[in-house]
Amino acid sequence: MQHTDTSLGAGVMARLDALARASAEPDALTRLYLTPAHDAAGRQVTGWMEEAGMAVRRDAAATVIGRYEAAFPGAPTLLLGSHIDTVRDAGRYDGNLGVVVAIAAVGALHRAGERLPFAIEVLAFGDEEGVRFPVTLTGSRALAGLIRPDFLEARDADGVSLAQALTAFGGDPAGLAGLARDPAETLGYLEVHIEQGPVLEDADLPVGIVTAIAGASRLVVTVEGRAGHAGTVPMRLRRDALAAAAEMVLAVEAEADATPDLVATVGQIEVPRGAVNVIPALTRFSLDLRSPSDAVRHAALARLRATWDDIAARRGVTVSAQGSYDEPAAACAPGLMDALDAGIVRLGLAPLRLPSGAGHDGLALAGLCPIAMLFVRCAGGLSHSPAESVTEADVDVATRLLVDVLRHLRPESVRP
Ligand code: HGY
Ligand code: MN
Ligand code: MN
Repeated sequence: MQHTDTSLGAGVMARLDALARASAEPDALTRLYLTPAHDAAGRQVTGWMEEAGMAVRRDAAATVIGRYEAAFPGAPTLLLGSHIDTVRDAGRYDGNLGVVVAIAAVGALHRAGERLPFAIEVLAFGDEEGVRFPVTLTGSRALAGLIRPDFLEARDADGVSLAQALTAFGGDPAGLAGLARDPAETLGYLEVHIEQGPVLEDADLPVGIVTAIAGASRLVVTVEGRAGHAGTVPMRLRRDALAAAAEMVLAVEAEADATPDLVATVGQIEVPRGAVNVIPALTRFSLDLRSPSDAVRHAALARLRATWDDIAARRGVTVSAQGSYDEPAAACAPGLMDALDAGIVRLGLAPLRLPSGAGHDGLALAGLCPIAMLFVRCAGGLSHSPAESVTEADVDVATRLLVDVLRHLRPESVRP
């Protein structure tokens, strides 16, 4: 699909519509890590990367990597891209937009025969959402050398381990450790992503510069009580695991309401083998805790654990919490933020800076190299929903801005 530089936005939007068809469901977008939908999307972006003049490969973590060589050998590499996995019943722009915009930007350089003082690699990560396995950021963690061996034992809802799924997909669990990049050769990581919040829409701006990515903790909380007959056990003698969990969930909400700069979400709760006429003996719920401040997040988690223990003691149940993810907040690099700022000013726009409450692959890559993100306005700030939407005009601004920033970027301004 060829497009002229005047219709970069139109080409990106058409490709995102095509990419959205790579899904596990016929009338919803669900694309989990290491599934046939992920494979189909990887093949689609591979073709577009090749059209844009890149040499393409898929690494041991199943990240699709398109490389566009520098003007001279030995130059550092700037990483672009985002993720192509999605949540369930997702919108088509979260993650995918950043990959397709990056490919379009390199395509514009390629069509103009331009080479830069750095190489570019466009990365299509497959595990940013962390929906299939309790661990996440597998592709970006691998590049940052942050993969722990126990990650590979993480199991999905069907009991399939990450190692088994990776092998079946054609990846290489034993090869993850070898993916770690050399910081000295990595100029930085620049990701274009929808804002997933209302700030740019409120400011009536098409794009904004991210200052930092909030840190996040994810846990599974298990509450164990005592099963009983719903008709015969008096209320005062019950050890109801679900009622206890419900009180614990409300304590999560109360903690976040009372704590500035903290958000907390219980997105899943389950009563395994539950029945309408049985007092629940076991309940599990998830917790997603976020803050731009790691100290705030960790203090809140400590208070929640103490509150849960009090609830459990009073109700005669037990509670345990298993952490599956704990990513510190990541600050964006001044040199890259300034480059985005200058590009936005060259476009005649106001360069607004804002934090990211959502997590991104930059959380993992911040340990490897300077990171930065360009946010694109999305309608109503909606995301993780099929109602997610962006305008072609804003996508065109973001793509043209990325090309302009790449053309003006000097390596010494990023890594002085
Ligand atoms: O959960 C997040 O913040 C990201 O969308 N994975
Ligand atoms: Mn995302
Ligand atoms: Mn997401």
